[in-house]
Amino acid sequence: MPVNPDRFLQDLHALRAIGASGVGKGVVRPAFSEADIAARDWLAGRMAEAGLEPHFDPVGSLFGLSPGAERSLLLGSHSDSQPEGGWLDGALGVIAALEVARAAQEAGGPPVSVVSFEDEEGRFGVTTGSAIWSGHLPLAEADGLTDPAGVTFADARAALGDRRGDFVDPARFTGFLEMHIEQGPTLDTAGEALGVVEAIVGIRDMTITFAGQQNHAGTTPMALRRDAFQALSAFNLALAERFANVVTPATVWTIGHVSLHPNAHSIVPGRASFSMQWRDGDADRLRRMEEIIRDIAAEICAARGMTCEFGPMLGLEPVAMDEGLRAALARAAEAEAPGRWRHMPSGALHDATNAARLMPAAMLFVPSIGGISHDFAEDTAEADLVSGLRTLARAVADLD
Ligand code: HGY
Ligand code: MN
Ligand code: MN
Repeated sequence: MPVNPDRFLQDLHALRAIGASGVGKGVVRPAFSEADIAARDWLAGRMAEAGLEPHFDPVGSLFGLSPGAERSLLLGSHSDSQPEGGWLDGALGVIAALEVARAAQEAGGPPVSVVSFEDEEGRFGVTTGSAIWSGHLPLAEADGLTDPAGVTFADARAALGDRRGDFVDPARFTGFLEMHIEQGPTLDTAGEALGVVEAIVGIRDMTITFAGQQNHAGTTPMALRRDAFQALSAFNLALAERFANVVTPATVWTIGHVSLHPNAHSIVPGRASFSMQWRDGDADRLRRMEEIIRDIAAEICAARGMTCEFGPMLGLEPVAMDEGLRAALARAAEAEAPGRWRHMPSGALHDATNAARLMPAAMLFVPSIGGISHDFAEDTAEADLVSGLRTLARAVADLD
């Protein structure tokens, strides 16, 4: 099934230009932004030109459906980005899927459908669009989610207007394959070209708010303060200590978003709201970490005469990739880059986690230069992009 690398690369760069950040190759295409919707409209046009039936679901996930009644293999990823996104995160998997679908049609089969899920990057939730599609997150619950500026998912998705159709029946598909950049250092450091994903970690994510006493920064003695930032600082230090005999070197946790109120030089902050996110391959370890997080937060606030509030917790369980699809990817990787590929876990979350709830799912990684991602500097060597594409096409032909 011969793919067309030039056509593939042209489409990758055309998509990059929609919402280009002006910094390196970076993009700014948060879910439902003008750039995100423009990118989806462009993609719908390319899908139609490829002989696929473009179809938006109620939350903006865009499918390019293989024509005819035959069930098809679904390939894809997401085209929305982080607030400061790389040009390949998600986009690579969507454009590779489009190119393989075109090549499959030109070769007379097998039937391949394409998808770009919405809000994988979690402006509102965690892999929101595919979590809703897979039944993990009820639409009514999702509609009440808000972004950091307080915009609701319901209001944001209204920007799609009458593009929105029904949810696509998962029974149309025989399985799901997602190509993605590794977003970590493993392949780049090893000088390898391809990763066949064994499993995707689980994740927990919530917002915690510490409330104390806003006060004058000059006249309030340190011993009398109920300073929300100092409480957050103590919380963060205690986390590292209390996690020590629970976590492994593969466990990660992040406080990535902090808002202090009123965020002024001369005012003791009375309130600190912060994101608390943790990931691991073991569901029981995620649970034990949650207990420690809630305990420490409560202890610190009680000791300082402050209050602590936990927002709704979102999460996904760790999931193993499908053995049969993984074996096809492994055969394709060995054919494409003999001895320069490996089986490996995914520390990043992906739509494949949700697709795996509905059908066999598997993932293929290509290297990230310097292991950098979720940053405008994210990049991958062109040769690695093309070898990933060829490997994906080999696996699709193998599965036919
Ligand atoms: O955070 C993640 O793992 C994904 O890139 N949204
Ligand atoms: Mn991604
Ligand atoms: Mn991402």
